[in-house]
Amino acid sequence: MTTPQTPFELFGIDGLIDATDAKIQNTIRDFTDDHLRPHLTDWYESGDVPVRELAREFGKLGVLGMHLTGYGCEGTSATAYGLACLELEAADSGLRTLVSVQGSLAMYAIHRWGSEEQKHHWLPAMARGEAIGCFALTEPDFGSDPAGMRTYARRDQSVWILTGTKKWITNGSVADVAVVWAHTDDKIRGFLVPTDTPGFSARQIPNKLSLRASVTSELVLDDVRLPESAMLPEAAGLAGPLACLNEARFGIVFGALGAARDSLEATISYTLEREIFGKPLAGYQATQLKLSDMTVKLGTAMMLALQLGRLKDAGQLRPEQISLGKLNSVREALNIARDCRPILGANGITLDYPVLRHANNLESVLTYEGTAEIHQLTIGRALTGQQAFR
Ligand code: TGC
Ligand code: FAD
Repeated sequence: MTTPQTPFELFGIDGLIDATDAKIQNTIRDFTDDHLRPHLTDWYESGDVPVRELAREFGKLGVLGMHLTGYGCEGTSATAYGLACLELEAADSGLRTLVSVQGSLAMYAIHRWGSEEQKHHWLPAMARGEAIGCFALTEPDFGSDPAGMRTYARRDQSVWILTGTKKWITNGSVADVAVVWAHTDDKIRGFLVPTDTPGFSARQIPNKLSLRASVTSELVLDDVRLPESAMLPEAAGLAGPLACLNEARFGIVFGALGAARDSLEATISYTLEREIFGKPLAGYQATQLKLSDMTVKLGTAMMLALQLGRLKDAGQLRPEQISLGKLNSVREALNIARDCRPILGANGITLDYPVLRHANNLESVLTYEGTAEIHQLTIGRALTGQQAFR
């Protein structure tokens, strides 16, 4: 008998993470153990997650917009942000989504494309979790192809008037401000829409079988009148929202591996405890072959994530490289969670173990922030120089 090692120990992953980033990772991990894990089953089962309270707790923890600088943000490395996403998603993908949408989508949009006045107005309150943001790009008929969006912002002298419908918007019905992307006479533009503006309404989408510990909403903009100052001045064209997606996708490269790590570690523990035909399930060759294959997938995916983190911290990460990571991490994480589930037998279909919850959540993660096919086509375009989206 040798002392068991965890999958990441076997790969020596800790040795690849610098001390400052590791300290942040450990802080988040302790926070998830103490404040999130005790509630995960309830939140998932009820589909009722206390977003506002959680946002304030995440604000105190310093994770909201943590990789941004100034305006109350922590200014950590990109790798530290990735590792925070990993620990949050090891708890539940829905909780990592809350942090991603707030920090990488809504706050990043304001930080990158906003005026000084917009930044000072929104970012400190959003970093504290006192104001919640959402990011409204997708529409009922336009998900993978956002350029086709129908939402339109027309100018009437000094006011903007927005009309349209956005769908699948995380935190849309609990947000204080919606970052809404719309066509105008001059390119796609982003608008900061306070959610108490007349003409704005949001309803939560019910009956989800995935990402249940997250609020997902449909937004209706019915002649929403906004001042000129509501437009993000520096974003013009689809590159505006796509730059924000790069940030959130980077977090998912790490985040999805948290769900996979948690699934695999829970499964290894289970096989050590579960006795079948007179000995632990872990002692059978068939079990060890499965655990080994999953460990190789998880560890190699993590090494790719850390390489992308290094590139991002060096300011060299390109969008097609983020696609490599998002495609690989989510696909492998979903495969791992699905392959773990039968090893737990009947117990694997319950919420007593995290595995099927993670697998169900990862179905959303596979679809949002660019589906697997969108990332394959992005990689294909980088390899061939030919776009095959259309
Ligand atoms: P295309 O012609 O390729 O590009 C239009 C303009 O954008 C530029 N660009 C990018 N800029 C920054 N980052 C990127 N990743 C970029 N990709 C392209 C490009 O250079 C061009 O700029 P310019 O100045 O020449 O105008 O655009 P396309 O219409 O052919 O579409 C390309 C495609 C399919 C890759 C893109 O539309 C896409 O990524 N579709 C997927 C949509 C998506 O991922 N939606 C996510 C919504 S948010 C969400 O899901 C949140 S989930 C919760 C969570 O995050 O946790
Ligand atoms: P579609 O675009 O209709 O795609 C359907 C299928 O067609 C997919 O398999 C796709 O890969 C495939 N496909 C598409 N194009 C091609 C092609 N060229 N070649 C071959 N196959 C193709 N959006 C936001 O804006 N903000 C949010 O906060 C947000 N949160 C979300 C939260 C959840 C839980 C979910 C599930 C979604 C969220 N989304 C959000 C929306 C998400 O980004 C979209 O669902 C995603 O972009 C895919 O769009 P779609 O669902 O319309 O699928």
